Amino acid sequence: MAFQLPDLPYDYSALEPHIDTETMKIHHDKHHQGYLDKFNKALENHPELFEKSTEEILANLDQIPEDIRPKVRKAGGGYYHHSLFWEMMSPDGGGEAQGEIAEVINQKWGNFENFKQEFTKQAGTLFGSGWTWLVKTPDNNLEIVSTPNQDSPISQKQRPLLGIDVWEHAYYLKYQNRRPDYINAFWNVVNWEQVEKNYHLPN
Ligand code: MN3
Repeated sequence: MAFQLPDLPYDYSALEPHIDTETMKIHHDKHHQGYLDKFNKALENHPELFEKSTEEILANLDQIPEDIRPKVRKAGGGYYHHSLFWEMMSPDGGGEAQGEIAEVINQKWGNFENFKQEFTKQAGTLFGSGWTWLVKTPDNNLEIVSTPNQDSPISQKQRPLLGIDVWEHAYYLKYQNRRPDYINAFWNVVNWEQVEKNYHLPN
């Protein structure tokens, strides 16, 4: 069975004023849908891959037939990342991390503010289109990494805990070229409960 577009877990307008309604509509209904369509199309001639999860596919790209691998990497990555991204934000989000994820962030960066600054810096300086992530490495370390285009941390055996989409389509309507303003706004909607859940997922 083909992969499906997940509904947003909240209304298009729920993240206002930080992320605007129009951006959410276009981002979910057009961009996410577009990645999904291309992903399903790429798998059409290899229907056995529909039995796998997106995560399994992206974690083992070397096992994907070469003729579709670049498409799967891009479209599958885009499909997977946006599915994660909606869940990583919430109208009840923002503030500082809580619970175990807060402890491991503090262990790694000293305090929450240092972590936030480092993540903000990486997202702000990523050249071109891509994502900045907080990931858990196979040896249970936390790292901040950036990936170009739709390349996935999961393809590097890194578990994505929190990610920000810094493709222009994620912020251009409201923030134009002011990526730093968008990144600052993003902190107000980060769903730390979800980040904690992601942290407890297997590597
Ligand atoms: Mn996007």
